[in-house]
Amino acid sequence: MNHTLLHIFEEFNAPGAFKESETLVSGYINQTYLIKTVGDSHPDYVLQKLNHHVFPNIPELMNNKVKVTEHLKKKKTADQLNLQFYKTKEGLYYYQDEEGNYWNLMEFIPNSKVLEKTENVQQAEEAGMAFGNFIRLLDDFPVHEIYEIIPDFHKMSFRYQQFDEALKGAGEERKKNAEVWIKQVLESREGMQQLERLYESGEIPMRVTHNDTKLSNILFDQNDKALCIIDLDTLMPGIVHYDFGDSIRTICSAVSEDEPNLDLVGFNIEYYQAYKKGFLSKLEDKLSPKEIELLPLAAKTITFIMGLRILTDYLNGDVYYNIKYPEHNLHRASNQLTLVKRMDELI
Ligand code: GN1
Ligand code: MG
Repeated sequence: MNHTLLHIFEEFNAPGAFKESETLVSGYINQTYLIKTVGDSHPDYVLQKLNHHVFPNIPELMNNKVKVTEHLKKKKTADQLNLQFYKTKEGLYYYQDEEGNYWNLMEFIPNSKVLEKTENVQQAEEAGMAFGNFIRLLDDFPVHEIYEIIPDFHKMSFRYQQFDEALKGAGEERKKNAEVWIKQVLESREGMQQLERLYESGEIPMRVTHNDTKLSNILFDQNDKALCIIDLDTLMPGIVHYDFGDSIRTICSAVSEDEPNLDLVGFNIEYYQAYKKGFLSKLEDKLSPKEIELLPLAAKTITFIMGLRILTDYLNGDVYYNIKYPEHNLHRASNQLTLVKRMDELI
């Protein structure tokens, strides 16, 4: 692998010589590596292999990432960090290897850390400010200049369609294992489509949204100050509720999304309030009263859609998400759908 990574790194026009590589723990879709360079005079890099089954149009994806990054760079103050993408020797922001895989290269942001789990209310509030600021800075970005990278990504009716098909094709054993979760999903069909209807009727406005605003997509410094928002793969036109909801899903959950012991799944209302406070401190004047009123529903809807998508993948035989063991998707789906119930009790 080292040899391949060296070869791919060298396709990019980035200063510094390859010293060694490390796998970075990251999401369920792409593979990410840290490339260390020789000496101290050049940066280290993050080399990412993009999953082109999930992201079929990599040039469009890179267009979104680079355009938004440039916009943010113009608007950020000097102490705010930004992602920096590198071009290949051919002048493109992505490289396609002999096997057809796509890669992109970014500068590594040193002295930073990722939090897998919220440790205190200050972190929750800081996270809210970070994502609130991100959306604020993109408030004047021409939303039609970015592509819809994964069509209907957060569209509930579409996710239900996929679920319905998966249910028809699923084997008896998987259906039996998932019985209670299938029932919950079937009963929630109406309620969980409210946001979609309001979006489609124009009652909530279209914005540029990040669409994967989990806690681990914020880089923090060692004093827990947010430095930068990362993972711009799913930047798309959307509504503010997608981003608020996905943050609450991860930031206010007592455990990680694949914790199989459902007794441990809990919703931290203090973290919720702190996140919301931070988020609105950056955005209150930009959001309509209707958008603000719908924030609690957003938290439930986005947590639910994750449960629905993961359950669908389980019924389909684990074709979308990377899994670590056979029941991984089932555990993740039941965790997320349980979290929705905990939210229902509190917000
Ligand atoms: C996927 O790969 P990662 O972790 O960045 C997924 C998100 C989910 C997330 C769940 C393109 O993102 O929608 O919220 O897993 N991304 C895609 O952890 O499907
Ligand atoms: Mg992601």
